[in-house]
Amino acid sequence: MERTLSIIKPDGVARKLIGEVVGRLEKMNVNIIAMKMIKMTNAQAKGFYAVHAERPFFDSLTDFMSSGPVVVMALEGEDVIAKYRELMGATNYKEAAEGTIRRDYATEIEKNIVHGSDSPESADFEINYFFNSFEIVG
Ligand code: 3AN
Repeated sequence: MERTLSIIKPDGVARKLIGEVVGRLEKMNVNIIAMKMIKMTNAQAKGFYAVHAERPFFDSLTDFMSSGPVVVMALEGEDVIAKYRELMGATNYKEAAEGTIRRDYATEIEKNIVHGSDSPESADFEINYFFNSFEIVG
């Protein structure tokens, strides 16, 4: 069993795609084991994306991620990190495969609707960043 963190980003929430993303998740063989809506401060977004601190897009990304509410979820299932990344599609929506969330809905590399952890180590950090043990029903 593996866990991953999913975020429906401010563009996904603003465009009323929460149900669409959750619907696609529920059709996959994974379980949502934690879920809430939050609005991050800029400092909280910077803490979340600390690994990208040196990247040229860091300020723009963290401004965007703190610009409106997001839905954060912890997912659990076999191979869920890879499975969920497949459902999301490539970071650059222009390269995302047909039928993926980003191909269907993203409008910019930054405004790409969803986030997903990229490794068990980042999943662990990211789930603990948002959820305490009482909020996880796994
Ligand atoms: P992913 O979300 O596909 O794992 P990461 O972790 O490499 O992608 O990047 C984190 C976020 O940073 C992306 N979801 C995207 O919003 C943004 N991002 C990544 N690369 C770029 C880029 N070249 N220009 C602008 N934003 C970017």
